[in-house]
Amino acid sequence: MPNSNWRHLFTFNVLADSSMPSGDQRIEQSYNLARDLYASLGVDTQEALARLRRIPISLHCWQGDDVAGFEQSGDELGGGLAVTGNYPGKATTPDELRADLQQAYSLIPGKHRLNLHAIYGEFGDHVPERNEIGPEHFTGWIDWAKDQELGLDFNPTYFAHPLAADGLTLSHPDPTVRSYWIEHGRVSRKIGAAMGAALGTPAVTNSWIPDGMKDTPADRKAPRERLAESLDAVFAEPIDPTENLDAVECKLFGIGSESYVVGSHEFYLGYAITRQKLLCLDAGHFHPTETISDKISSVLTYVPELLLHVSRGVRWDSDHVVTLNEELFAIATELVRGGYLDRTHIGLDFFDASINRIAAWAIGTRNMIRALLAALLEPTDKLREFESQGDFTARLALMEEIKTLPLGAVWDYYCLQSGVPVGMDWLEQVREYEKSTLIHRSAKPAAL
Ligand code: RNT
Ligand code: ZN
Repeated sequence: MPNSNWRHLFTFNVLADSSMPSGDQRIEQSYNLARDLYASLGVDTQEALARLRRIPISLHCWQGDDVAGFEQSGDELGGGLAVTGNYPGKATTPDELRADLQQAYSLIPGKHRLNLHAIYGEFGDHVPERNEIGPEHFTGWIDWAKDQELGLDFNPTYFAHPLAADGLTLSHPDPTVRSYWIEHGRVSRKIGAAMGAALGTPAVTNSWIPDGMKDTPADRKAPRERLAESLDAVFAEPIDPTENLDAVECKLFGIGSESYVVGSHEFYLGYAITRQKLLCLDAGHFHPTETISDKISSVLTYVPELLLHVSRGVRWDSDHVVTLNEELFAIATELVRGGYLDRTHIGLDFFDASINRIAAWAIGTRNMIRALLAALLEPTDKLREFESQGDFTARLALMEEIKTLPLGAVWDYYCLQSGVPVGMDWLEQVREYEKSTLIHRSAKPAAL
């Protein structure tokens, strides 16, 4: 059960008066008032919570160790990925990362998933080449996921490797380099399928490559043609969609690929439509004023399913921890309004090494869930009624009014019901774990 620090914040003075309700009772009372208020707008809070409980979020393993993985190659991250901060206690072994993840999941209501990258295999003394990895390197993760009742998702790792050092992988002009990465893509799908088969829920295996150029290319066409061909080779073998689903992730620019990204938005949109693959939309991968919330209904008109990398760019694709901002609400609202939850896989993608890494997971994931709750509590029918009557005045008025409905009371109640900490109580647990475990780790601080 959650400890009671948060509840003390709003139940101070309570101890003196035994007729006053306890913290839990207050949460229930607040919920009851909120439930009636939402009901007056035609919204059933119990139904919203029942739906919320069924939406899994895929937590990204790489928040736990600054995208380091377990190859221990010493290769720099590269690919335009940058993690800043040197907060102590990052995980350096699979067991540490699993322990940290367990701590994070215990703070998050609902049953969720874990998104692994290929570099997080358990390789033992001999680290294989990326084109030689297999499900055998992930049995520790699969067994643990089974035990924790988590689904797994997967990603080939096309960066932090000597053969990616010049910024090209699947679109590389050298056929030897290309076939190395094609093979990596193939074995990665098999690992995804093994995870899906073992856990009874398909793994989404997402391909993101760093390929691009710092300065203006003389040839934009050939790398894109090579990429399409390489991807076709990666996906040539059919895999049962109940075990593995393929996704491709587009991007506008990266550090070192400012002028040209081979796998641009248009490239992958076309690829995903023509091959009926999942498109991955990362919230940080577009122009700063462009939002993925507006893309969801367009893209899902043509692709079978969607993968989201919910992230937060600050001025650029900086992968800050997801906060409860307007775009997060908009993403969740689009998924609910469009009836897209069954066709959308919600993943997170941020990495912050300047704060407690478990807290980063807890903050970002709780926010994603809270935004989904807000969306499920929206009186959409009423808004649509105004819209269909052409009454845009009332539509705007109601949209503004619902922003201050008691979402927090329903959220607190959901946390209480789910047996996870209410309010800020989770932070106390993170601090205790930091004291008991994280600060004793010998890992060198991440480079700034
Ligand atoms: C990079 C992509 C990609 C990575 C992860 C680690 O710009 O967003 O999804 O963040 O694969
Ligand atoms: Zn991403």
